[in-house]
Amino acid sequence: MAEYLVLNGPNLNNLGRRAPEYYGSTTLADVEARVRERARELGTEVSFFQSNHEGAIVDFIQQSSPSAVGVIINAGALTQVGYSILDALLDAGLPFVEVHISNIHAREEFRRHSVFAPYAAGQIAGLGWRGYVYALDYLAAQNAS
Ligand code: CA2
Repeated sequence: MAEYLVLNGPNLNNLGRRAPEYYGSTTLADVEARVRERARELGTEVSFFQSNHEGAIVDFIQQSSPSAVGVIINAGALTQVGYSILDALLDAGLPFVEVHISNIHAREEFRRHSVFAPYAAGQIAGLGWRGYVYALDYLAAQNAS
């Protein structure tokens, strides 16, 4: 069964607890449940991982990418500076979609820059937790064609 990695960076463990005006009231566990539900419908598998530490995300990519066929990543504030995560993704050679729950282009200027965007299959921003589901739909469709 095709496996997709769903990676979340710093502070996303607090999703649903604060700042609902940007991130809604959905917790990361809720996001995981929604994505797992869609993965089941698509006949695919997902491996979720969240860390506040850049190196831990690199470790997870190195360990898990050999059995995976695609990646969904919300790197949080590492979006702007996470070159070691980008290198791990490029080394893995897997297609990846960058997801942001909030519309990073409608917020502070610093949030717009992404080290991932030029290498991503695409970026989804501002569509809330559904962005993760849409990213999975896209990757699964690409894998099937
Ligand atoms: O919109 C997104 O998904 C972000 O990637 C979330 C990141 C933020 O640094 C990006 O600019 C946009 C992390 C947000 C912090 O998450 C919190 C959630 C609830 C309460 C506090 C922080």
